[in-house]
Amino acid sequence: MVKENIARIIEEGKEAFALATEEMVFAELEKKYLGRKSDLSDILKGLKDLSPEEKREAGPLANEGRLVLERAAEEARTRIASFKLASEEHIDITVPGRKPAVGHLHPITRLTHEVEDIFSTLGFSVVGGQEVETEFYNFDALNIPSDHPARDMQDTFWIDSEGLDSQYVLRTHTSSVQVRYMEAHTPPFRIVIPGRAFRNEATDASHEHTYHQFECLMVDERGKVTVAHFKHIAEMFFREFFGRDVKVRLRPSFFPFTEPSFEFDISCILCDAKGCPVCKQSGWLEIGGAGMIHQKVFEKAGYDAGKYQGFAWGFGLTRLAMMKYGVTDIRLFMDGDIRFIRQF
Ligand code: FA5
Repeated sequence: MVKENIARIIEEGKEAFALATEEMVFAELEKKYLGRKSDLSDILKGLKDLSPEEKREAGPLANEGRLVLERAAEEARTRIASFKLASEEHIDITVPGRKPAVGHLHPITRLTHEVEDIFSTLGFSVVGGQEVETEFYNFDALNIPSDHPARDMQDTFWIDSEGLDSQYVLRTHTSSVQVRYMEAHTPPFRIVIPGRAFRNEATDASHEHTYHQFECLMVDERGKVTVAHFKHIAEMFFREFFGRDVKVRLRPSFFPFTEPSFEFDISCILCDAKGCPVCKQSGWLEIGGAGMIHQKVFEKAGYDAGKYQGFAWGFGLTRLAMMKYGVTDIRLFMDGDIRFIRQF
């Protein structure tokens, strides 16, 4: 009988504590189930009047029951305290949320995409290449053998290639992709190759050791692609890129992989061609080299001698970025200062 009573009190108490959500109700329950005058206390006090056999059974049960109820009370106390805290805390759901910081593309990456878009609309395909390139594709395939003085035109980072199949360099220009591409494709083709190039030279406001170029190649059968195509496409490109007409100037030049060769300048947008440190007071900025692809390059690619004709150019994208954004020191683009990058 006592046993059943204890079990009933514990069940009832546990349930009551589990449902309690208010402090006052909790206080009542604590008094009722754990207080000095609670039913369980009465049972414990009355143990002495029971038979030894009943005492042996009911004693441990009542003590254990008290522990169970104390645990249930503790849980209820914690829960009620947290409810209280939540209701006291004022949450203003009309306050605007905090915007998470989102990064953006590097200005050169963005311009690379722009260049790709402009050329795609002109029917050019975008082609990639490798930055660590063999001496062969960077120089020999472009008609610059190792004993040729033109090797000195581009200061090169040579890579320790001991034990490797070839001598490797950090490509000095995107022209390194020319013969790689031609070996795998037959004209006609029109491609643009944006990417990084590297020069082992002292840096200044318009020279960086790591900079971006984009190469452009248009090749077809002899007589179908001329210097006039090149000049027209370049002018169209600059109009799109800068959103206005830019003066362009071709100067006769020399590259072993083009004949004839040109140096390509555009009027300095930073100073309106009046003269500034970036254009070295000349009003013109050298943007790149260009020319009609040398037959020796076609031969290196395995094409029949004299069958094809085309133009190639390699323009400095970082130099164009300086003009477009009015940046007077090229080194800012690559030195990793986030305060500079955030402005774009
Ligand atoms: C070349 O790199 C040739 N491959 C260009 C070419 C391609 C000629 C196809 C003919 C046919 P050059 O070394 O002049 O040429 O570099 C081309 C352009 O890259 C320069 O006009 C300049 O805009 C940019 N450039 C070169 N070196 C640097 C540098 N250190 N920092 C920033 N831009 C550079």
